[in-house]
Amino acid sequence: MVIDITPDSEGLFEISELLSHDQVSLMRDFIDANMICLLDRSKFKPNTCLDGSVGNYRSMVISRETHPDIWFTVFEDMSINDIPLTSVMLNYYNKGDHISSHRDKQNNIYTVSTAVTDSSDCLVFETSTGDVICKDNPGVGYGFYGNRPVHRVPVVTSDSRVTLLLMYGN
Ligand SMILES: O=C(O)CCC(=O)C(=O)O
Ligand SMILES: [Fe+2]
Repeated sequence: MVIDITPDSEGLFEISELLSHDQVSLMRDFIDANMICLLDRSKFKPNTCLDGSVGNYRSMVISRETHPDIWFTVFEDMSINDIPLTSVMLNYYNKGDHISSHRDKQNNIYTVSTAVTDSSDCLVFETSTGDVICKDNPGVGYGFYGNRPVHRVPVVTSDSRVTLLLMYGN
């Protein structure tokens, strides 16, 4: 199946059903069972932002090697247009957590973010024509090419916000 990931003028694209309803609910169960794996990113491998601050949130890597059960249940067949999914970063935000404007350091062909929780929060891309606000909508993917786009996660207002960053082709 060819997925339309034609970038817009800012290099962004949207995938309306990246994860099915069932996959979203599997991921919710996975999080409940694996909270202990989350690392505090204000201290461990901090995500340094353009203003010198570090992102306040927790995360864990999901890969074939670290979590084979969920990998083979949900992620193994999620290549996009023959570019393989190589790893997934699960981000967990408590109320008040945020990541200021930054560029990602990883060097993928593309990265796609999708919310798992039904929170009223968002991911914001800062483009030459202004902010593009991507509201959390479980299973909907917001993607970008390379690591050029500056983006941020505004202060989270829900009790918890969970997103997955799917990294393709590296
Ligand atoms: O959680 C998100 O929506 C984006 C997270 C992000 O930008 C990052 O982890 O670098
Ligand atoms: Fe980021």
